[in-house]
Amino acid sequence: MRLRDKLVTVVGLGKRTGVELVKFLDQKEAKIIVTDAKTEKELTIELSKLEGYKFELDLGGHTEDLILKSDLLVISPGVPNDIPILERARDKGIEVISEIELAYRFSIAPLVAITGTNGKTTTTTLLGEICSKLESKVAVGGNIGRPLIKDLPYLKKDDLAIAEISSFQLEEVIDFKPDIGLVLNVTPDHLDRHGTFEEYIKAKRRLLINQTEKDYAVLNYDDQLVREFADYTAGKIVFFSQKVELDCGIYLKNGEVIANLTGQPEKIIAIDEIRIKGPHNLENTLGAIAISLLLGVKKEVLIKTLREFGGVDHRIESVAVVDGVEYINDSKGTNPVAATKAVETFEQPLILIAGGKDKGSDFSNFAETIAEQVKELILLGETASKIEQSVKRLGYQAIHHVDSIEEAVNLADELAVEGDLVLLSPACASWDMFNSYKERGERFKGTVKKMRRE
Ligand code: UMA
Repeated sequence: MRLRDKLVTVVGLGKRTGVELVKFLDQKEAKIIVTDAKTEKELTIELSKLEGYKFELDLGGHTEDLILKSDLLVISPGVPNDIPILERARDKGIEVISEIELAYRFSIAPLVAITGTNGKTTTTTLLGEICSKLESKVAVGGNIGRPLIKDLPYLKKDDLAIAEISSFQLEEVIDFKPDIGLVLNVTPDHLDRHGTFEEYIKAKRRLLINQTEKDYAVLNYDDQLVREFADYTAGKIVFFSQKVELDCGIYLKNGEVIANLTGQPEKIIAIDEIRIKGPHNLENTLGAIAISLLLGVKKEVLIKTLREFGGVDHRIESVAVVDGVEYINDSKGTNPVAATKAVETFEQPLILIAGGKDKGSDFSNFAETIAEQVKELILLGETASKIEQSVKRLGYQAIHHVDSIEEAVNLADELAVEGDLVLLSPACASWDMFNSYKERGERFKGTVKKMRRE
């Protein structure tokens, strides 16, 4: 693909993707337009990162006359693929692609891509740790926070890219395909963006649809929907399961993880030895083990990393114990399934802080878990009343409303007695009150730590 002298519009500057796209396109000597719904003032920080680069700016909306002159539109993940300007561009025959598609078209390195509703970041980070001991250069990126365009085009064919991929990024892929693709699980999420669960599933399937018989699809056998993804790839299938002893794949037997990829079952590690705990983490670990074995990682390296890897920030992360009350940050619990799993991890009396951006989620199953396990529920954000209605329907009454994370922590402190556990697991995205789940988690941790000092 030649970009030299082509007019390319970057749709959505974002904090990271658009910025990195401009740098890449500049290097390829393309003529660049950057368009964003936000104003120059709102994008001051992002624009300051692009000082010295040459591009035309179209801010505070998307100007058709300007953008429709482009040869190519590349979109940031946060831009829905059905906004009018993109529809108009397609009508005019202008190609519209996502950032991961552009990065893929310029790459020669093997690519491992990980998707799923929950566990993507933990699995990507774990696999990155395992593969960091390989001799080749390994780049970890994607939805985890480092756009693929920053690394993928610069890797050599003996290097390796490990990418966390979201449904947003998959909306506008054409040729993109991983040499090894992993799907962990699929439950309803981001319905505000995709419209229906079926559309969300379709986006997830795009991870695998371009694979050939040389590629591998690693699939969670225990998730019926994911199992059916096998019908949408030409790649070789490797299943993993916590429930079924598979003829071929990764499974559990007598408290141990067994791998059988060659017809010779082999013990990898005892479940007790794996440092990250809980069934959801075992799911992540089995997926990472499958990929590691396909990549030829030495068993000793794999076992050592599984014993040492302690998980990722903002995912069931212990923050502090204050007056006998433990505070847990699970800001990355951004949908009801993730938050339900977090609540189910604990046996102590729980004070739960939940609520955030409304993604069109159904909270009824989450409400059942709250009614069974949560002592006091503190709600904030756009979804507060929706969650309240779901739990009230079950007769649950211990509901409190607050307007900020600080207020939530202070109220939790008042309500808690020694032995209780305070869990921030919002079941929602953060974007109604924060820029990211990280910012929300940091605010929670900061407030708790301040309380400890006082
Ligand atoms: N915009 C428009 N027009 C529109 C809509 C949006 O111009 O109609 C603009 C926005 O004003 C914004 C930009 O488009 O400036 C979108 O930016 P972005 O959100 O794509 O920003 P990045 O900082 O580049 O972050 C993105 C991912 N964000 C989203 O998917 C929402 C990051 O995932 C990812 O880490 C990063 O690229 C690098 O690949 C975050 C995320 O929350 C962590 N992902 C979701 C999730 O995990 O649930 C999918």
